[in-house]
Amino acid sequence: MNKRHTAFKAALATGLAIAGTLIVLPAEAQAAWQCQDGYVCLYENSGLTGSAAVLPRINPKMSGYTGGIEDLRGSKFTNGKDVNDAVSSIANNTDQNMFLYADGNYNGYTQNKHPWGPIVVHPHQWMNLDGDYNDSLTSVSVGQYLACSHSNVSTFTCHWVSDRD
Ligand SMILES: [Ca+2]
Repeated sequence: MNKRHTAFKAALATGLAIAGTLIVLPAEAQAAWQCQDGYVCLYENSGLTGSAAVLPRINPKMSGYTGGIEDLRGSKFTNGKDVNDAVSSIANNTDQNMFLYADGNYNGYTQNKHPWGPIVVHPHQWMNLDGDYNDSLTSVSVGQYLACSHSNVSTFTCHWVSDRD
């Protein structure tokens, strides 16, 4: 009789454990943030996965929009990790071109590393940042890019060029 009672309790405990596991699973298998229409989203991992960052300064629909972020240090993904040197994929769901730079103050991809200009994410497209580009993004502009006679903005003349599709 006692033995039977114990077996029942064990079965009940197992059932609860399974129920507990089922509750935890959806959080672990959480779908990646889907970047909304009209927004720019930066992702921690490739393929628009991992934690996302939707930063006001580079999102035309948000009140804090300025057209660029000269230094991503201090910006965070929703999981609290730093955005700087950690972005692996980007969705650009705006109508404007988006320009990527490896260094702060819109330096890096402009002249020395890539003479053809900054890396562009075209409107309503997304891209993985592979190879040298992975985990190296430090500044971003949307709808405009900084054209310089040299990549070092402190010693050479630079000016913003509007670039809106
Ligand atoms: Ca990353």
